Amino acid sequence: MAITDETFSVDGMSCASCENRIARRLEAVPGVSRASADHKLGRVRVLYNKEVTSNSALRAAIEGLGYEVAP
Ligand SMILES: [Cu+2]
Repeated sequence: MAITDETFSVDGMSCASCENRIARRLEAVPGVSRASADHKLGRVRVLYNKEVTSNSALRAAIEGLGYEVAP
């Protein structure tokens, strides 16, 4: 199983609690092994198994929390 390493550009994070909120939410998605966020850079990095989840599912999870993901 290959691990995909993907970084999303995310708008709307303003502090460390936004980072934690997004990281926890993503790590709750089956197939995600690790997620981290940086509100200063507006970046969210996710390590995941493409056979279990997908770019669009992860994007939807972030957007479901009220943040905007760049296309
Ligand atoms: Cu915040």
